[in-house]
Amino acid sequence: MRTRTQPNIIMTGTPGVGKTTHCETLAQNTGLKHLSINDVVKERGCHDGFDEEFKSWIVDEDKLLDSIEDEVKQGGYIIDWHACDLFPKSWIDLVVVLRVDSTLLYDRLKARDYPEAKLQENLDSEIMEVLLQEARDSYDEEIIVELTSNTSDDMESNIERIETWIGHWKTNNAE
Ligand code: DAT
Repeated sequence: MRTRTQPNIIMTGTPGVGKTTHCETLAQNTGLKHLSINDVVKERGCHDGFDEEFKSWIVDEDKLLDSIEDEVKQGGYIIDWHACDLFPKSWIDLVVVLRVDSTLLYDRLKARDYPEAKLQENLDSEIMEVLLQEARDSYDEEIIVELTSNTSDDMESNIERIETWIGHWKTNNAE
C-alpha cells in the first residue's frame, strides 16, 4: 500500500541534458527534495571505486538502494540520475525523461571537459534514446513523460508542467 503524501519523481536523461538544473528549480518552487544520486554515491560511499578512463564512480546499486530506501519511501523526492531501471516501481510516481538535440549536448559536454570516449558514449546514448527505452522497460507507460530540454523556454514550460502534475497528484492522493 502506498503511504506517501508527496510524490516521488525520477528526473532522468543523458548527462548534460539538464537534470540538475530542472531539479534545483523544482525543489525551490515545490519544496520537494532534490536527491542527487551522484552526491549520495560519493558521500555515502555507495561505489566500488572510480573509473579513471570514464571519470565516474562504479556504483554499488544494492548499497545505494539500501542507503536511500528509508528516505525515499517517505515521499517528496526528485531523484536525479542518468539511470532509472534500478529504483523499485513501488517507489516511483512519475518518470521524467529529458531529451536534448545532439549538437547542443555536444557543446554542453565539451564545456565539461569530458574525456573523448565518455563524450562519444553519451552522445550515442542520447541519439539511440537509451534512457527513454530504459524508462519504458522499467515503468508503466502512463507514468513516463518525455520532455525537451534544448532552451531555457523549454525548461520553463517543463517546470510548469511538472508543478501542475504535482498539484494534481496531491489532490488525487489527499488523505
Ligand atoms: P545534467 O544534470 O543532466 O547533467 P545540467 O543540469 O548540469 O545537466 O545541465 C548541463 C548544462 O546545460 C548546464 O550548463 C545548464 C545547461 N542546460 C541544461 N538544460 C538547459 C536548457 N533547457 N536550456 C539551456 N541550457 C540548459
